[in-house]
Amino acid sequence: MGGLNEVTITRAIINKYFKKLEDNVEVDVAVVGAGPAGLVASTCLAKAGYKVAIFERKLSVGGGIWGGGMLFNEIVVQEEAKRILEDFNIRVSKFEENYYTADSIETVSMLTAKAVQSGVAILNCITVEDVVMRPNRVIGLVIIWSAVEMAGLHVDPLAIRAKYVVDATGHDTEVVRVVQKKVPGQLLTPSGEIEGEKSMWSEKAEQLTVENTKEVFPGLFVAGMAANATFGGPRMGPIFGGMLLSGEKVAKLIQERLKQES
Ligand code: 48F
Repeated sequence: MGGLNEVTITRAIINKYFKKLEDNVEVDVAVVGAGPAGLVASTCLAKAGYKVAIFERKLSVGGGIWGGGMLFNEIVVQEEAKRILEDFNIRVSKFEENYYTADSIETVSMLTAKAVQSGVAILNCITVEDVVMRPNRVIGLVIIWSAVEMAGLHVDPLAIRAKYVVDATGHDTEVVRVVQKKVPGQLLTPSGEIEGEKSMWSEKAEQLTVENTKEVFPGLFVAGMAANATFGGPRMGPIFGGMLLSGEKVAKLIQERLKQES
C-alpha cells in the first residue's frame, strides 16, 4: 500500500476541479439553478448529447425539493408526471387517483445522480450575478463564488459562454430579473417586464408552468417556478409534476433550436 501525502490530495482536487470548470466555460446550454426543473432539463439535454452545465448558488442541490411541504419530506406528483420520476428510478406510491407521492430525499438524490451520470457538470457554490449579451441576445453568464457574494467582498466575477441559458432559479427568477434591468420593457412577456407570481392555485399553476416554459428573451428560456413568476402564473405549493414537465419541455425546445442551428 502506498503512502498518503496531503499535498497530493490537494493537487488532485485542484487539478480535477479546475479541469471540470475549464471544460465548462463554453457549453451548449447553461442552466441556472439545480432545483427539479433545472435537474430534469439538464439531464434530458445531456442525454441528447449536448454539453450542459448547471450553476447552483448553494452548497446543496435540489432547490425546494428537500423540504416537501412545510418540511414534511414527501412530495406529490400527478399522473402525467409520474413517468418522469420513474425514468429517474425514483419510487412512487399511489395516494389516490391522480395523486402520487415520493420521498423528497430520494427524489433529490436520484435526480442529481442521473444528471451527473448523464454528463451534466454541476458547479455548486457558484452564483450567477449577471448575463453576457451581444447585443440583443443572451450569450453567457457572469459568475462569482457564492462565498464572495455572501461575504460581500469586492471581487470581479468571471464569465462563461452558452448557446442557450435556462433560468431555473425558482420564485426569484433571478436571471430574467437581471435582463429586465439591462433592457427594460423588452422581455417576450405581455408587458415586456416580469409579470410576477400570483397566489396559490395548484391546478392552474401546474398547467401554466408548462405553458409558460418558453423563451423570454433571445437566448434565454425560463423553466419551473421561474416560468410562472416571469409570465404571471400562480404558485402551486408542494406538487412537483409541473416542475418536472417544465424541465422536460425546455430541454425539447432548446434541442429543436440547437438542431436547426447545426
Ligand atoms: O426553487 P427551486 O427548487 O426551483 P424550481 O426547479 O422548483 C420550484 C420548487 O422547488 C418549489 C415549487 C414546487 O411546487 O414551487 O418552489 O423552479 O430551485 C432553484 C435553485 O436555483 C438556485 C437556488 O439556490 C435553488 O437551488 N438559484 C437561485 N438563484 C440563483 C441560483 C443564482 N443567481 N445563481 C445560481 N443559483
